[in-house]
Amino acid sequence: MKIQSAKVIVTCPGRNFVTLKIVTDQGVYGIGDATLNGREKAVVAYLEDHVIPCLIGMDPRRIEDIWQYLYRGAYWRRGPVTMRAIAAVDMALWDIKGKMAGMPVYDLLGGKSRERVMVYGHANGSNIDETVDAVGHYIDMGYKAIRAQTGVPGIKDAYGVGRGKLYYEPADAALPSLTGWDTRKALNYVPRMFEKLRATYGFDHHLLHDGHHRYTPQEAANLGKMLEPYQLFWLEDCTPAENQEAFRLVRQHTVTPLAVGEIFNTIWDAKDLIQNQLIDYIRATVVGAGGLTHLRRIADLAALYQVRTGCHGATDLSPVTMGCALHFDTWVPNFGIQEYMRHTEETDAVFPHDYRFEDGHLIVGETAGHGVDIDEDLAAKYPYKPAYLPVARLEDGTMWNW
Ligand code: KDG
Ligand code: MG
Repeated sequence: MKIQSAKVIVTCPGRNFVTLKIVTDQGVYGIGDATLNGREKAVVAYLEDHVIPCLIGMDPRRIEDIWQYLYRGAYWRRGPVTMRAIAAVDMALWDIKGKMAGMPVYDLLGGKSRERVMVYGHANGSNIDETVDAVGHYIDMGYKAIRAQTGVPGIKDAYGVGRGKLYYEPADAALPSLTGWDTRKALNYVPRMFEKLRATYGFDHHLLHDGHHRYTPQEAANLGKMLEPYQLFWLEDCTPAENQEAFRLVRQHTVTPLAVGEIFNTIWDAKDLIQNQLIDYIRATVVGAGGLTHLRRIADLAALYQVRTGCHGATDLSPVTMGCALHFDTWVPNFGIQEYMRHTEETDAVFPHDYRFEDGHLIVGETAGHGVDIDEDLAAKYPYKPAYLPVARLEDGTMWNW
């Protein structure tokens, strides 16, 4: 069996997605997601110029060997562009293997560990009252877990203030838009939001919050401590994680559970955090961290240290990643939660899929492979549109982490 051809499909049904389609000499095909928000074309070039020529003629059944070939063989290891390209190949090959075997991918991984996967949605507002209302909306839709973000008075477009109720999309401008940040103001405001949320809805639902890399370790420790009375499911990306050791200070000062990893590419980004039990949830996901083949290695390492998974699932990961993540989540023994930021109807139409939402959970489909396809004719109707994530500056003009 051989890989006969492969191509990259770029489509923008509301936002940009990069999809790899691999076709075998037996007519079976598989698809993988290669979307890198705001840097899409870098992955397109990497795939078209450097990966696809190597794939032609290879045996698609040899998923592990092809992974090693692309990882070791490039000599230049890791990084978001390389690892997304490898992830796309990996997803497409698991899809092909599943179709060949007549089995859903979760069965190839080892079978179901659970019937359904708890997900969390994004409740946003430009102030506390709006976010409290938005959380109520998610509770009404049946969600058991909700991420709450609020605008902060005096900060221009603080992170997480959505424009749509369900389809929050931060990459919204042809060049990066400018937002603001002020840690003091955020530290004064965010705990008050959780106080009001618990006073309004009680403690039955899981509440989450994303610090989006904004705080220093000391500030993050302070925030974690102030949030303790509100019993969060997790505090995410409380401080940048290039220096994994930075989480030790946070950990020493708060029992608020910590999550990190949506921008991690490999197990090496998380190794110290996991081995030193500095986090509770690892957020690496299929498209970000080299596909199912690599993500399950991260999950296995995490399991040794009682760290659970919480795959990134924002709208900039296509339904192909969501489908693969659900197969992974349904299998992985140390599952924690799955992020589920809904795609627009246009996106769902371009990527027909067999997973479904029910009672605060996503349920994986039974189709052989990963269960997500692409309607190429429809995809062609939505050409690529340049779109960047915003940048953030402090009041004095200093560049900060968006
Ligand atoms: O492209 C960036 C988004 O994926 C990111 O801002 C979303 O932080 C995010 C989250 O937790 O979903
Ligand atoms: Mg995040």
